[in-house]
Amino acid sequence: MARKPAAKSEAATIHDQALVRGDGGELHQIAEGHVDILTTAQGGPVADDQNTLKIGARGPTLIEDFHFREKIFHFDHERIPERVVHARGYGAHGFFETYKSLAKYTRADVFQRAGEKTPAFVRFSTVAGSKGSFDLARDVRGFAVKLYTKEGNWDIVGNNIPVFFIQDAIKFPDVIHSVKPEPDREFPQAQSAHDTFWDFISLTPESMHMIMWVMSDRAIPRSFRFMQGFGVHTFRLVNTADESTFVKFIWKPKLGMQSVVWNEAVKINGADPDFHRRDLWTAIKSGNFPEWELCLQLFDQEFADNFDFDVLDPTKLIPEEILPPIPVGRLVLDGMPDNFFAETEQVAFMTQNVPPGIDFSNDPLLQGRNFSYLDTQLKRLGSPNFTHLPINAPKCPFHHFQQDGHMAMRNPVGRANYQPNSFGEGPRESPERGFRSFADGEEGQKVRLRPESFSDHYSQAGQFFNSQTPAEQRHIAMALTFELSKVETPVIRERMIAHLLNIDEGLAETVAEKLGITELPEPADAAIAPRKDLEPSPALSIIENGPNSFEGRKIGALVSNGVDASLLKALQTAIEKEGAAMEVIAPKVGGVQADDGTKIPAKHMIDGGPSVLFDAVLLLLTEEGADLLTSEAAARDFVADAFAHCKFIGFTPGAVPLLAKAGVDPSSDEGLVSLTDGDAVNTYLEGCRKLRLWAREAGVKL
Ligand code: HDD
Repeated sequence: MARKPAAKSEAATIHDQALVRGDGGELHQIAEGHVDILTTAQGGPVADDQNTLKIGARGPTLIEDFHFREKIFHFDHERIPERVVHARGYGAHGFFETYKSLAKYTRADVFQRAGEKTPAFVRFSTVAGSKGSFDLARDVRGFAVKLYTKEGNWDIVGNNIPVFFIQDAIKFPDVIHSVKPEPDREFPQAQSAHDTFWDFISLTPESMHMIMWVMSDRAIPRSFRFMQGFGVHTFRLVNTADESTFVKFIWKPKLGMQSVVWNEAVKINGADPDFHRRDLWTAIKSGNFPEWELCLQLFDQEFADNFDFDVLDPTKLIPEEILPPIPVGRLVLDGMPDNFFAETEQVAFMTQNVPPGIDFSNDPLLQGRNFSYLDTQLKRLGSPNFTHLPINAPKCPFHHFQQDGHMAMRNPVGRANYQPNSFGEGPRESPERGFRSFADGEEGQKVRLRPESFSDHYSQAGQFFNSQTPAEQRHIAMALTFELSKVETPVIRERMIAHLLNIDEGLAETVAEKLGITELPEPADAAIAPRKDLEPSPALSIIENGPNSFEGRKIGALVSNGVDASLLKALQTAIEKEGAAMEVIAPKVGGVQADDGTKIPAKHMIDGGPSVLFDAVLLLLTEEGADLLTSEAAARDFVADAFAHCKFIGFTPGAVPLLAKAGVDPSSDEGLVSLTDGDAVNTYLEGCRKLRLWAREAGVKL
């Protein structure tokens, strides 16, 4: 079972069956030289793990081979059902640090003391794809945070988008069925660009706001590290006097937001399907710990009553310009799991996990979620004892009378496993310290009704579109066109255009034109006429809120033999000073020889390191080197893609023939920086801080 060598040096041989305790307290059977002897799961030493037990070398296998049977049986059971949504995910450990006491608003212990650190586990995910799908799907990203507070686990099970497709949880299976692979053919995988999804969406006007987000660059993030996270629903904070304040939770990345463009996403999926998980792994393993600030939008009943929309409607957000989020703490991810399955796969998030002082609102989506998550964990993890798994167990003391069942790891001792009891055994409830639900006055008839206040489905969709920069608006139009072009049933395409007419006429016309729809349909019937008076909210744009820093980003330097060693060194130093990283790409992975004779090792050969894997590129080539590369399609694509994806390109004079062969005029714009000019390295990095030269995009026509 244990694979690490034993920590202690109590050497012994298998012959005397000596046991030694390892780092984690586990028992190792050790032999001379401290090599663990392979054993069965029952602890029996194994003599031969290469051959099954047979009658003669060429004879049949014997059922008697208990080692073989145990090994294969265990292997056969290695998989558990993948999550029905958010199957593909990647987790990391870290901590949450509270900035200041929020005792005025909440009695939650996690918010009482400035500087308090609470252990955390975060799992990022895509929604639609299966566990083995690619990272750069156009999709919502899950952003699930588990805080192991001193009053039990608090799970904020959010997304990187602040609104949702549906208003009532009873529609969740429908929206998910529609986006998953179609049931008769089991494709397409991890894609919304197909008939059933758009059929459902076009018949569900409440999804229009979320659709604008999903068609925007938010759905193709450059890295988990550059995404915002949202609790989506309105929750409550409740203080010791049992007073409630409404709250929305927002995670803001310290490194700023960044996304890729669709053409790039498609290519990344081929070049590195694990792009996002590799990025998080590399950042954390190299000590660049990503960080987010937790920001709260706090409001009272009066604000809720006067706000344009119902705060219980999960298809609406509260613009930051109307209600500025207040930073209250930071989340730092500083450790990767030791074992993916034990931690990331088995972690069980549940919206109902809240500590005293945090409470729910009546948002009907949240109320439904509070049923679903426990059920899904029982199914997935196979036993109510999933809370015994280290990743799910609270890190505070806990005492209850739940016991037995499959794989019970914590088994109570003593006689009384109930309360009250006469034996003075076991815990008792505490009205003071325990969770008290906020005593909201509820009364009414039993009905299946959607409130009138939920019926404006277009106004915030239009506001989102109007809050984007022209480049981002173009991306939305292109995304809608692409997705709808994959829809084979014309009436669905037209129905979507009818909805878009209620969101933004120009957008509807552009998409219709690109789809070849010559006659615009009538706008869709709207329960409430779309409002055009909502002020744009610049906070909704990624580009408007750029980090103006290149920190945490990555440059790909394509080099050839004879590369200028001092220039490479100067660039490397400047890039590292910026908090960014550089990876070398060469014709061969063995690397190249620089002009001073030094050997420059390469991280990638040209075919394995396309420019889509980088935020900016360098072409550090001699003329000879460039000549050799001009005949390589991968080298031409490297340059052409970097240009088309609006990246900053630094180049040596020798690289000009390659630029030319890739159809790029070296003087076409300021994103092409000749590295011979005076302060060229700084000029190049200054450009890189803008992340992309969007002005180039209109001419590139991707
Ligand atoms: Fe959900 C997983 C986020 C609506 C039912 N959901 C899941 C995960 C995230 C979210 C991030 C992955 C957690 C992990 O990494 O393990 N879900 C959301 C958000 C929603 C939302 C932000 C709307 C605001 N979900 C939602 C509804 C239902 C569910 C309305 C059902 C009524 N979600 C589930 C689930 C999952 C899940 C089936 C699948 C795996 C799991 O729970 O652990 O219970």
